[in-house]
Amino acid sequence: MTTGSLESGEFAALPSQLGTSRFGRPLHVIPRVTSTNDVARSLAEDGAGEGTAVLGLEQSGGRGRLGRSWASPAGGLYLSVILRPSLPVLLWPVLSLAAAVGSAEGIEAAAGMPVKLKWPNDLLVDARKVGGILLDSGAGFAVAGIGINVGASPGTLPEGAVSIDVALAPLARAVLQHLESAIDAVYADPAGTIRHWKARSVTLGRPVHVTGAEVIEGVAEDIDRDGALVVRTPSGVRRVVAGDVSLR
Ligand code: BT5
Repeated sequence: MTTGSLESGEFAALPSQLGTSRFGRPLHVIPRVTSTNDVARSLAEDGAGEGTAVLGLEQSGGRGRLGRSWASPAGGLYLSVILRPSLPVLLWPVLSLAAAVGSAEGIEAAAGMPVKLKWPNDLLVDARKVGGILLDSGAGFAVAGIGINVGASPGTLPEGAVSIDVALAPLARAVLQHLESAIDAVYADPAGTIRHWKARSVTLGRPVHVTGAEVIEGVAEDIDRDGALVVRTPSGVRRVVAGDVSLR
């Protein structure tokens, strides 16, 4: 990996301004990277502690969930943070919801616009996708990967995406700060994270079409304590652990 110089450009002062106790300590800034989640995973496998973060300025192989790709033009925020969760593995999906809450708060603090959430991991501004969360896991660790579209030129993002205009270093700082608080909060009280996630949800109470292991049509009713989506269908209540949701 090529580690960028922290002395250079707008990131020079970032480590000293973080205001976090663990997140972004250390912070590896990499100008061009395949996927920040892959770099963070290999650091975690080498024993890096919770909070170790990788910030890419551009990704050539940005990943979404389920083998999908994440458009990662230069200028966006591509951030991965190693977690060493003190939670039962059954609750690890809630980490992804906590990362979404922390990222939404970070965007709001840095850019000043309201951010909503769509299950499981979409960050929305004006009903369009401004970012997403990818939670990878390994033995004793998880990697929370956050992509946020910033200053993207027309045509560099897929249809339905939106980009915000905000300075990258303050955004990175705000996201790391709010992420640390959100992760500390989920370790202490996972149910509280689900309440915070639900308060930002555009999914609940809406008719949905869910594609996952199977296709489900119904009304999104709740998020259960494990982070699964609860959908009421004509044939009963179904619980979705992984999948994609279209709002109807
Ligand atoms: C996600 O996946 O939303 C998770 C994205 C996580 C990206 C971060 S960047 C830092 C870290 N390193 C990585 O390699 N990844 C993480 P998913 O829900 O599967 O959404 C992917 C789908 O969103 C794609 O199939 C496209 O339809 C759409 N998409 C791709 N790039 C996008 C973008 N930049 N903005 C909005 N939508 C996008």
